[in-house]
Amino acid sequence: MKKIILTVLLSIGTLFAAPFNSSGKASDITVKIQSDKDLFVGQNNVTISLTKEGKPLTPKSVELKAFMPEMPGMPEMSEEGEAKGKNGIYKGSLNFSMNGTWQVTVTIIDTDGKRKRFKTSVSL
Ligand SMILES: [Cu+2]
Repeated sequence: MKKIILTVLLSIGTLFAAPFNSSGKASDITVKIQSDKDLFVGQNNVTISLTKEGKPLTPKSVELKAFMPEMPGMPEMSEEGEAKGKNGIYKGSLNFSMNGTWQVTVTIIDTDGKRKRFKTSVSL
């Protein structure tokens, strides 16, 4: 019986919290970013997929940034890291140190050295 109640509670929980999933363009690159689990305050693992003209892209590097602007009584918060991978699939993490709305930027250094950015945001 306890097990059934727990299962019901867990499935209700997943109705409200959903993994982060966003996609769009960084110049001519199609970017998809999703979290492995529901977002929480702390270090969240994310997977980024990159394609150009429908094919997996292997750029020079992929950088991730989480940013929260300055708020009353609180300085801005920012954290950057590199995502690692190959053949269009890159894994990294985003550290959200508090609840609220965070701006997420994926910066791709393309094979020609150009910096291409995809910006999105998350609320938690
Ligand atoms: Cu803040």
